[in-house]
Amino acid sequence: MARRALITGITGQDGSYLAEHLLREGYEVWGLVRGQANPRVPRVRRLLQDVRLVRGDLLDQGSLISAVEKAQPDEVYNLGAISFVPMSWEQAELTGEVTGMGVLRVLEAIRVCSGITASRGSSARQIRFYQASSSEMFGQVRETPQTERTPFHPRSPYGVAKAYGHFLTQNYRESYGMFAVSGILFNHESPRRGAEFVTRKVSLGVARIKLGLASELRLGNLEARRDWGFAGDFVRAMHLMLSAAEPEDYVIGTGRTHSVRELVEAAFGAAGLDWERHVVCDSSLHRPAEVDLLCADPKKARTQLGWEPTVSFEDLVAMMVEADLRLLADGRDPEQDNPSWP
Ligand code: NAP
Ligand code: F7E
Repeated sequence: MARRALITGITGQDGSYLAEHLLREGYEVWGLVRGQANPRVPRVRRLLQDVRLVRGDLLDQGSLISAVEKAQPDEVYNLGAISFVPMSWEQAELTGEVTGMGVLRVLEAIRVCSGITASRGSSARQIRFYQASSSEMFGQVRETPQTERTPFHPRSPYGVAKAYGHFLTQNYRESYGMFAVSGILFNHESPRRGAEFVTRKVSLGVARIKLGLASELRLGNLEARRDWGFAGDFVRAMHLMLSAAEPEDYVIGTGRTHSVRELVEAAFGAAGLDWERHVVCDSSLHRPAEVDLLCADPKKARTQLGWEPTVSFEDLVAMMVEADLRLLADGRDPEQDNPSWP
């Protein structure tokens, strides 16, 4: 019988790549969707036709229990979150509820549906759980590169909420013997990335300028450094973690770091443009507290899971610029359509 997976955050970037990966691996895939008229749901229905959808919200414990009862998953991937760091200052309480407490609610849904209690430990049928932890937990980094043992110092309400979810996942593993793991993922991008994140903002900006639809691109801090990889590579790591013999946490990143300035140079260069003629630095886009430098040490994932990234920074940037040039040249809506989807 096919293994069954339930994914929260199915309408997001990672949800789409993970669903495609698991379908290719022969899974029956269920996706949790929220809201009465969520505008992203028709896109998921159209583009991920083999995924079964179940209604639920990370804010609503009962809905998560119902979703687990309906999907009867072997594996649950909790990718749902308020994931845009600046929004976490504007809506700090909501971020805590969705990105932090949402993890508790998913773990509780699994625990209750599996009949696990503190005294009885785990049930015969174990549901494996993946939590989407983040390099934002490292924040003001204590060492470089960052490993599974690097202490956390989050710099935003988002990072704090992720740290809560991370420790809670560890705690459910230790308290109840659950197969519950966190992937500490560094930034990963693709042509499906939300337009608010800097890589996609830049690739869309370059495409608009190249096609004469705009003349400038306003950006914030160009000196911040990130370890950027390709989302398609990173979802493979999630699946490998839940397929491992033992439940353990892993850092997932490329091990290379670049500044936003280098990203901008590469993206404008890929379209044959001079970035200095178009980029405007806008201090209103700076964050109340910045994460200056992130760089992963993915050695544990390489040696224990056999995971390797396959797309370089340069190829990733070129892939995103080319995809956005095609998208805009075809007159398509960046929020609704995506040429790289099936
Ligand atoms: P994304 O594109 O922003 O997707 C976020 C997803 O969360 C969307 O499907 C959204 O659904 C869902 N969501 C938001 N509020 C919800 C709620 N109340 N109940 C249920 N679902 C809700 O994020 P992503 O880039 O795919 O990232 C996936 C996960 O990995 C996130 O947890 C993110 O924090 C984490 N992460 C991402 C990165 C990265 O670089 N991409 C790195 C480390 C960790 P709606 O359509 O309903 O809004
Ligand atoms: O910013 C700088 C900004 O918003 C990257 C999320 O997926 O990865 C992501 O979080 C850097 C920051 O991603 C603009 O100040 C400059 O230093 O693309 P971002 P993020 O904050 O790193 C982590 C791992 C996650 O877990 C999160 O969910 O770029 N930057 N100018 C800008 N950033 C944005 N968004 N827009 C600008 O105009």
